[in-house]
This record gives sequence, C-alpha cells and structure tokens, in this order.
Amino acid sequence: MTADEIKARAAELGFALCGIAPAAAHRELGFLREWLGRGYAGEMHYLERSADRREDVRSVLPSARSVICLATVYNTDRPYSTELAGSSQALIARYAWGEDYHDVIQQRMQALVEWMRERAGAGFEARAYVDTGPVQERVYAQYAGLGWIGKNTCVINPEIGSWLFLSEIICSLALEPDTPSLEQCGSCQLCIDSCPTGAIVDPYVLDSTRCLSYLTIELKGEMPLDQRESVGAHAYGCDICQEVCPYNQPAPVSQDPVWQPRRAFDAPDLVALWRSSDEELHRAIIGGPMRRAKLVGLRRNLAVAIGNTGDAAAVAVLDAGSPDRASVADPMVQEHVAWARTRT
Ligand code: B12
Ligand code: SF4
Ligand code: SF4
Repeated sequence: MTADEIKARAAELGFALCGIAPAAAHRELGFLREWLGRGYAGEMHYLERSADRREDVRSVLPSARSVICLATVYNTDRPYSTELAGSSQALIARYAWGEDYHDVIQQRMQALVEWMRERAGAGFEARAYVDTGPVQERVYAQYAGLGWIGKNTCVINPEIGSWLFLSEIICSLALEPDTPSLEQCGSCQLCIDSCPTGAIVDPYVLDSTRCLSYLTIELKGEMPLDQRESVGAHAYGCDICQEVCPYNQPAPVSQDPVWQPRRAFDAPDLVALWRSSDEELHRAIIGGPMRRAKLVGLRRNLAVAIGNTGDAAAVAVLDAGSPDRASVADPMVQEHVAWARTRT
C-alpha cells in the first residue's frame, strides 16, 4: 500500500487534504514547554499533564513511523463575523455550527484505518485522533505539507485557507513523506492587528488567557472584569484572526450537510438566545461541538455580550431566571447579569 493509494482513499472519504509526516522529533514540538512555562495555557491543565506525550507521537504509539495528516473544510457560505458589526447577532465560531466534528471525522478516519488494515501485513498498528489526542496536530500537519502555521497560529493551506479541522492517523507503516509546507505570511500581520484582545503576543505565539475562544469556551468560572468589554458580541469562540487572513478571501465552502449551520445557530439573535428555555438550548447543542459547553457558561457569555451592546432595551431582557430557565439563576450567571446592567 502506497502513500498515493492512501491519499486517494482519503479523498473518497471526504477529506480535502491528506499528507504524510514522518513520526520524528520535529523542532517545533519543543515550543510547547516554553509556551506552558509562560502560563499561556491558563486553566487548560490537561495540556500540562500530557506535555510529555505531546512532544512526540512515538510516546503514544512506540511503533509509529508515519503520521497521516488529514484536513476537512468546515466553512459555509454565511457571512464573517467582521461583516456583522453593529448587528444584534450572537457571534458563534463557525466550527461550532454543524454536527460534532469529533464524531463525524473519527468515523471517516476509522473507515480509512480499516481499509488500511485489510491491506497492511501483520504487525500493523494505528491510532486515529481528531483534536482530543495528545498530539500537536498543527506541527504534524505542517510537516505533512497540508499548510504552514501562520502568525495567527492556525494551519493555512495556500489554496484553501484555514477553515480546516485537522485529524491524523499515527501508524506503524513507513510511508513516503511529503515536503513540509513553507511559511507564506511574509510581511502581513493583519491577524495580530485585528485581534480584539492582543492575544497574539508575538507572531506564531498565542496567549490563550487573552483569547476569546478560551474566555468563552475553556474558562469555566467568572470572566475577569477587565476582559469582558473585549468579548463584544462573542457568545462562543472567535474567528476574527482567520476572517481577516488574505488566504481566506474568499475561502471555499463545504456543501457537506454535516457542517451546515443548525437552525438555532444560523444568524442567532442575542436576545432570542437569552430568552430560550434551558430545554431549547440543550436541544440546540446536543450532537454538536457545543455539547461540551455547560448551559451556565453559555448564559454567562450571553449576559456579557448583551451588556456589550449598550442597548438598554436588550439589557432589560436580562432577568433572574424562571422555572424553565434554571441556568439563568446560577449565581455566577447573575454576577454577569449585574455587570451587564452597569453597561447602559
Ligand atoms: C489548546 C487549543 C486551543 C487553545 C490554544 C490555541 C493555541 N493557539 O495554542 C484555544 C482555546 C485558545 C484554541 C482556540 C482555537 N482553536 Co484550538 N486547539 C487547541 C489544541 C487542543 C491544542 C493546541 C496546542 O497544542 N497549543 C499549544 C501551542 C504551543 O501550539 P500551537 O499554537 O498549536 O502550535 C504552534 C505555534 O504556536 C508555534 N509556536 C509556538 N511558540 C513558538 C515560538 C516561536 C519562536 C515560533 C517560531 C513558533 C512558535 O509552534 C507551535 C507548536 O509548538 C488543538 C488540537 C491539538 N491537539 O493540537 C486545537 C486546534 C489547534 N484548534 C483549532 C481551532 C479550529 C481553534 C479555533 C479556530 C476555534 C474557534 N473558532 O474559536 C481557535 C483559534 C485560535 C487561534 N488563533 O489559535 C484547530 C486548528 C485548525 C487549524 N487550521 O489550524 C485544532 C488543530 C483542532 C482541530 N483538530 O482541528 N485552541
Ligand atoms: S480567536 Fe479571536 S481572540 Fe483569539 S487570537 Fe484570534 S482574533 Fe484574537
Ligand atoms: S493574517 Fe497575514 S500574518 Fe496572519 S496568518 Fe494570515 S497571512 Fe499570516
């Protein structure tokens, strides 16, 4: 079985890109330690706990010789958040609009692994991960030629941009590796200049504790007071540093039904989301990537975002909760509601 045959099968299974990286101690894998040492992981302690394994895929699979890197386009034809300035829309990162990519992509990779297993000889071993494994996915993707790690830290393919889910199959086969991608940001630094919080502290280095994606998804407790204003209308994640990137102008869109926005997240209105019952919100996020979000986290974000509109009528909607909206009454949510009321 050759690398080309694997790539052809990956394309049939719906992957937009497939490349091979050697399972080796690539230089960039060493940046993780320094990044963690600077406190840039914030409360994402799992990164610290698994740092040893993240330094080399051979600690996950000792027989590993190759990493088959895959990318899936999740972009759809809806406008960028930067085109919605001044609207009453809740900003939700586009990766979260459709089905849960962990489930969808894991199934597609499993089909590829089974296909490989049927053709490989005895002793074939493989591990497939999408986002959740102890693997620095961007580094391997860059070595597999899928794209380079841009100044915004995202993997960018020169032809199809960066709206990509990365995933990989670490395997024992010694496959022909691809040529690593070359950096093509040049003198551009639009992402650094456009980040509302200054989270890209240096080119290629992101301080998560300032990133809206971290503040609205990963941070579980209260949002620091001095960071609430910069959240703007972001209710879940942030796409700005990719929206401004010239390599995403325009970016291809996927017709795959699994990535199309669920009704609840297609141009969602901030106030309408706040008024939704817990049951309605729960139904909207079940089966999607947001299912990991706790309702209180979502309510917290909505309260901050509504406060940031500065619109008295919108802020007046913020209430103390009701029997079918118990998450609103959570003390942490109510602290953010009180903050929002000071904003008009
Ligand atoms: C933790 C995490 C986050 C954190 C931290 C992000 C970060 N930049 O590190 C937070 C919560 C902020 C986050 C946000 C997002 N994430 Co995220 N995240 C991850 C995760 C689980 C681990 C990333 C990691 O190891 N970070 C640690 C740092 C050290 O590594 P890195 O930035 O990824 O990589 C390199 C560069 O920073 C560079 N570097 C670092 N220091 C230095 C120093 C110098 C001098 C140089 C030259 C280079 C350099 O080399 C690093 C390699 O070590 C990965 C999945 C995975 N297992 O890899 C997904 C992943 C990176 N996330 C992804 C996505 C989609 C997002 C969001 C777009 C979601 C959203 N819309 O809200 C945002 C994008 C924000 C951004 N600009 O990165 C995708 C990225 C796809 C792509 N095209 O790159 C991934 C790969 C998940 C997936 N399987 O698809 N994420
Ligand atoms: S995702 Fe948003 S907050 Fe995070 S680095 Fe990019 S622009 Fe900044
Ligand atoms: S906006 Fe410019 S600097 Fe930032 S990742 Fe894109 S090309 Fe690179």
